[in-house]
Amino acid sequence: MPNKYKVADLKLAPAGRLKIEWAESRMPVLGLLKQKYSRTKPLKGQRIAGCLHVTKETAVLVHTLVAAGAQVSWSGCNPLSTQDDIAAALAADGVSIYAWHGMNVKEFYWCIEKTLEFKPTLTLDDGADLINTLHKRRQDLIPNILGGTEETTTGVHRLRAMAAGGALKYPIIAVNDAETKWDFDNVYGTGQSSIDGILRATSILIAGKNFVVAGYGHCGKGCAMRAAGLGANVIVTEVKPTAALKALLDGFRVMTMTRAARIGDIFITATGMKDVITKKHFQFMKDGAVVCNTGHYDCEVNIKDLKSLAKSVKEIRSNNQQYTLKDGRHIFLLAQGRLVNLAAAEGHPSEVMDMSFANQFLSLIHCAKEGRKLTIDVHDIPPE
Ligand code: RBV
Repeated sequence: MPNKYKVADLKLAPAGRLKIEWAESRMPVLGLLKQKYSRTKPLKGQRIAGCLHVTKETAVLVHTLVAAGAQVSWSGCNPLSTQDDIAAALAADGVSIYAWHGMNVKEFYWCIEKTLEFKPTLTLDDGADLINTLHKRRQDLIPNILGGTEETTTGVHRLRAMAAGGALKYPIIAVNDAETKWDFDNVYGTGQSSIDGILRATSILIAGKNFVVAGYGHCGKGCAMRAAGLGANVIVTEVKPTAALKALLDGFRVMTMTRAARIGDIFITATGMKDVITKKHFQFMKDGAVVCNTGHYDCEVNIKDLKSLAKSVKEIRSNNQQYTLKDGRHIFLLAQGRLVNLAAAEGHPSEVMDMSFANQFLSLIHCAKEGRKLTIDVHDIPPE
């Protein structure tokens, strides 16, 4: 059966294939798993719908799933994170994929629904939008589904809330909560890729800047550590007392966003919460302040508030919008407040995604094998 797809430009496939080949050379764990499971094909007969950033690393995961016998249908999990050359390479290589860079929110859900037409037996999520759409609009598909996996902190939170409220209808494995995921991907992956995104969008000097990190969870910690490594004066804002204390003992200044807003040069949110930077902060920011987010959703920086203070907006360079405020100050918003590491750069480096995606791969095999034996809940990844 020919694969169905919608991507930006199929002609980009050769460039995408080179990037995937490069990623593959940095992902030895998935390479070994591919070798091992392409013989036994434990995913034979499984139909996997995936909703995860379309990057070169994700493409390596997709190839590994296919080698293990699965059929795959894919969409991106963020309107700005799809790399069009990678999507083209996957489509050209026979994967059903619906993803292009810069889609609107309506198109985003259209893509997810297209992947569901394929009637999955397993789902793979990053942020829980696929599972959520399935539970809301395609309950008819649930009897076919053995289980699913979730990649990220925000998605695991959403799914635990669904499970607690009795709304979850099939078992989930919380890939994010594996030590070999959060302790590496969330810290070192986010730290490096977020700085990478900021640099590609601005090319500014980090040394000597007041670099404000909102949130001192694993992701915030990674950002703070790497900004400090580049010579920034790091300031952490944090509402959870123990996390704030950790930031202090790690050597960072800790204060409220209301105070940090007045002195920050670069702001990054990594909280998973909404309205972390709002009007009351924009009002006091320095002329030239750079603002971005690395959390899963674009709700951490209140863009409506920023717009309400602005008299004009212009795209000054790629992924960098200059807001001119009515009082003449400029604030630069990166990647429209979406995750700066995936929208303005290429996401986490391949080496950490190798660990995260090995967990994804093994969890899906676990779901396929355990089938109906798993209880309907959010499970930790089995240690083995
Ligand atoms: N993430 N994926 C990539 N290069 O494919 N980079 C980051 C990539 C994932 C990461 O695991 C994190 O939990 C999630 O994106 C946030 O949406």
